[in-house]
Amino acid sequence: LWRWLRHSSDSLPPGPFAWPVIGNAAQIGSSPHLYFVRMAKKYGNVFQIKLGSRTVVVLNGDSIRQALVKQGPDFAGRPDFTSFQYVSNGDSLAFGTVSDWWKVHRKVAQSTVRMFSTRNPHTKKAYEHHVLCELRELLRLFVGKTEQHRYFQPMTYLVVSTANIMSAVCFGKRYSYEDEEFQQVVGRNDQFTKTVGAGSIVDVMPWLQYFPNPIKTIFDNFKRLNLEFGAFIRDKVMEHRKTIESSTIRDMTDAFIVALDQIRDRTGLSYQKDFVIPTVGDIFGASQDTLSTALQWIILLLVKYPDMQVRLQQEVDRVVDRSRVPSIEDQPQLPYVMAFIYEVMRFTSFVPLTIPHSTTTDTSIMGYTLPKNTVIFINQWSINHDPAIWSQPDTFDPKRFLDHRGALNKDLTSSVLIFSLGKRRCIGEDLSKLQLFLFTAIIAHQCNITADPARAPKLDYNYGLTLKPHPFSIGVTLRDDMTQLDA
Ligand code: HJJ
Repeated sequence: LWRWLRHSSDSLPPGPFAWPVIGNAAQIGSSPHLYFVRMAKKYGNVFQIKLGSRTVVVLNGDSIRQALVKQGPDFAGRPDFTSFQYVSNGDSLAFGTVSDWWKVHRKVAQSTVRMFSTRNPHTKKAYEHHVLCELRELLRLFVGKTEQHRYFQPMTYLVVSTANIMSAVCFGKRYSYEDEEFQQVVGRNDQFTKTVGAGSIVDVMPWLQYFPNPIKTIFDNFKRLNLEFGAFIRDKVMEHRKTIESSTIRDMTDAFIVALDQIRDRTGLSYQKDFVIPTVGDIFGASQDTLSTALQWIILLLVKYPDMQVRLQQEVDRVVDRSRVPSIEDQPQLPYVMAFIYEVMRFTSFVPLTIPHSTTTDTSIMGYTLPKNTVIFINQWSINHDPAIWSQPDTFDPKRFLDHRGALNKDLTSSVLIFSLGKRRCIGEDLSKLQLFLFTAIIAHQCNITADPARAPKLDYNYGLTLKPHPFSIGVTLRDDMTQLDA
């Protein structure tokens, strides 16, 4: 009888008691993903909460693959959240809901990103060149800062650095670390991430934006940042449109202009909006926010666990001598480097929840009924810390990804969930993994990084779409001179 009741067609997911007006907003706290793991233990992998006026269904563990892969189309929507309407004026691919043109544009975005990164050995080399050039500048700066101050905070330099790699790919241009204008454009990732993260308050209590209060101030800053970010991208695209010659594609922006204009002409929708700006915005914005966060975590964990830094150096030294720097071809010979990167992604789960989804139709999951337009949170953290998959999930241990012969365990690496799954999965996954590999291998080959002994490194973070570690200080010295990097 119980089984029948649970699976009867009108049962809604269970969940904690919700207060009037705010619902469970006061309970989710500063780490919603951890609250959701506690609730999943009590109510099961599919449960519901109320946030303000919205019913939110939170998916954990097994239910995630079921929803995003097996029932992909039903769960591929995006909610009409207030904050999403300000990202690229509401035309963002990442934050917009599905439609016929959305599917076409996603395909174009996917193949264009590949064309400038992992499509073939030639494009990989071109991408590697951008990463190497930028890393050389970054290490030079780190060494200089260390000589000047002994210890310094690396965060803003990591942001400019990752933004520069994507700026080279998207626009064919890099900016100096001192460029104030560029800092304005890319220096506010914490504001962005806080406002669009799952559980953001304006999205569930939109009335807060209409009278003075701290939430309104944060939201006004978010709106301003998006206007300024949008203006930067628009200027870049306009410049490219003025000087483009379709016979020579200079960079990703040129490629998008050609591909998206062609679609517009073919479908005869010449009145249709320009989708080059929002698409370039998504790719430039997403890559610099996520990759700079990843690099911050990598460096923080390298100084937190110096023995692992030594092991990385030993592995890289065995494969790459001092006459050159690590390159893409070395990756199969560097399983510990990859194990370290996967463990950073698993342990930090720095995208703990994906961008919120919504149901596109009346549907059901694990026997529960969900009406169309239900907000769905995907708790990636719950998989990365599931004790049924990982032994001692709260311990940072890269060795867990290596088998008894020291090879990378591909079954385990594919169990890490940070790029999401299905119709909304990240289109930058391969590019990101390639960049993180090069960064980690080259850092290990070239330098020693240490924590400020006056302040032991802590793993605390601020919650948002990405988890940002609290500020920390490091010192960087080269293992030998920079000749290889200059070569
Ligand atoms: C931005 C930081 C921005 C855009 C886009 C238009 C696509 C982390 C996860 C997905 C990435 C989500 C995307 C972000 C787009 C940023 C980012 C910022 C303005 C933007 C799961 O990135 O400070 O401003 O405008």
